[in-house]
Amino acid sequence: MAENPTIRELSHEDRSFDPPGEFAAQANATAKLYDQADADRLGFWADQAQRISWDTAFDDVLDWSDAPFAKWFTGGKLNAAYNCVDRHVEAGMGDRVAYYFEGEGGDTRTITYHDLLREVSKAANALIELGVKTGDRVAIYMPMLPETVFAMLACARIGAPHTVIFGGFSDKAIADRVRDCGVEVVITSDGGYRRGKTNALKATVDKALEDIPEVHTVLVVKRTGQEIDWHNDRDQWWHDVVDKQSETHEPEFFDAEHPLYIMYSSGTTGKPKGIMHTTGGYMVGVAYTHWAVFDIKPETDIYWTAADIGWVTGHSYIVYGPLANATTSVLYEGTPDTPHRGRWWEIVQKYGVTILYCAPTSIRTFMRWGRDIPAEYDLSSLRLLGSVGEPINPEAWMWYREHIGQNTCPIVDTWWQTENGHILISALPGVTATKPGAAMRALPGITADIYDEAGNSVEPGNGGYLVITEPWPGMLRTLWGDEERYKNTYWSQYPGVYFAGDGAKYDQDGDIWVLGRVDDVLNVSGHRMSTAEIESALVAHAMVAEAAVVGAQDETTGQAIEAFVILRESAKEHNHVVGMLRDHVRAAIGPIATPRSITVVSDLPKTRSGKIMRRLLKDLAEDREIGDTTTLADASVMDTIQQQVRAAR
Ligand code: 6R9
Repeated sequence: MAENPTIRELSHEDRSFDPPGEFAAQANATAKLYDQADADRLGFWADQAQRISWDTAFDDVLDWSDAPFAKWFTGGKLNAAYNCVDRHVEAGMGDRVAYYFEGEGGDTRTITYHDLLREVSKAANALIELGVKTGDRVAIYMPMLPETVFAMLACARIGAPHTVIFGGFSDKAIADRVRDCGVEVVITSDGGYRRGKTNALKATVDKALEDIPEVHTVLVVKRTGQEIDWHNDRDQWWHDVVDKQSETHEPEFFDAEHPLYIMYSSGTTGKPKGIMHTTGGYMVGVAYTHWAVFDIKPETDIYWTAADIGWVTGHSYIVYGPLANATTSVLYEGTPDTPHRGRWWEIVQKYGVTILYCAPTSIRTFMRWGRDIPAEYDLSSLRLLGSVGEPINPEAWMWYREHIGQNTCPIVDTWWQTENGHILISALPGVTATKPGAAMRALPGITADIYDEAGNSVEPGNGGYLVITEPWPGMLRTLWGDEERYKNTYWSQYPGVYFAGDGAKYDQDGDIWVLGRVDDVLNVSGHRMSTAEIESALVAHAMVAEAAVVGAQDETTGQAIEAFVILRESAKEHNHVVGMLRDHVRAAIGPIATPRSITVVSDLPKTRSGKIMRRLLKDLAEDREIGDTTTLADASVMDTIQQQVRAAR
């Protein structure tokens, strides 16, 4: 590590927006929440736990005696599916819509809480008939369909942890996860719709399971009706098995620490980590944060998390959080440009969406397509916007505010990880001022800090490593089958403190700016800089829609900055772009941040959640063979970029 261990602050962002008075006047969360949590943190969480229905009340809020293995709400018993569905029907809300499903091709379904109770009960009965027992793991590899939610909740209902595998992953990714998790039942569909074409989900599952005879049942939802191979001794149609089941199922209540799901997270290197979440703390965490951060008013809001259920964001903010709060959500199957680039805004207008939550990658894509597209739609129903998944560049934040949020909607930039289970750092929309690009501060009940190498808090204006200093309810409990790796990955850098693996800085007001993964930090001539800030400087240029920056080995400076940019549509014919952008970065940040090369590309390598996989670009910049691409959302993209890089040099 260089003599200068903190990350240099590069950006100078001084825009700040106070919460609009009208919003603040009606907000769920008030400043009092911070005081309550500061005065008695565990008492605060005991209060939040009342958002959930417990069959048996818990004895203690937290048992941290076996740290870092936490137990929250010990002795409590509950059922996650009961909390998401039955209790709302029992309270007379059965006719409320749980999901407006919008298929890519325009087919729609409206699922009320009543419908959800019936479908989840039938699916639970079906799983029992197929031999699934409490504690057995079930893999779900599906498009974004109502059945995906039914399947997850059916698993939760019978205490069988699910592991949802993103529908874009390869057969190898499925096989790794199925093996690691010891799965015997897989739920999939014949296919799904993506950009107007069908993708072959069942065929991918067939390939993945070629050498895994332990999987005795593959349950197949019919979505597209496409041709598929059929294994008589293993495959069963969802409609054959589920439709005939009884519409009632008596839920069993499980211990608060009963596993709810395992979600695999690729990490930058090595075998994917099976991040395990349990029931009680997770449900409390998602219900509370969904209420506080999204200001949810379940009687009137139409809530839309435009993310995939195969990402933790979908688990917590399409399924468990919104349903725990009896919310009406939109569930959209497809891509933002099918059949046209206004599809999201058409959906907002059609359903009167009031709260939209999505990733910076989407916002930057919309920026690239141009402001005229959203301008064609009535977006006046929107009252709150959220961002998740990556640092959001200030220019993308401003564009989101102006062209989607009509200059009035507060924007919550929410920082959290698969490991965290729910949002940990975010503005509270009626309380906290917001700044373009800043996640702001830890939520009430959460204790975040930024440490230097030695484990001391850094001063305002400085950068370091983001940590969470005390356990929180939705935290992962372990890595599936690998307690050592759990301890080493998260709890060994600073004893007793959770190491997030992200770089962050405090600004002069003490607000938190997340700078991205520490593996992505650059070191040029001993100066440590974040890729996020250089990328933001590039995106701030009127011609740039997206940018990715990596540090490539350099004989004189240690590392040199290489940048990859996607231009906005309006900038496509411009000559001399590269020179202009280099000058622009030099002027915006300083000579130290000047890229050695800038390559114009048509796409960037991204994960299912839109995160740029910089290590692949680094392989390219350092002229190595391209590493593992199994978790790319689109596997072909690296070939295209390679060609564009060759052509440019
Ligand atoms: C929810 C999710 C976690 C990593 C995390 C960080 C990045 C997520 C962010 C953000 C800056 C935000 N990240 N939200 N960085 N600002 N608002 O994304 O989970 O897929 O596990 O990724 O994503 O680097 O460490 P996951």
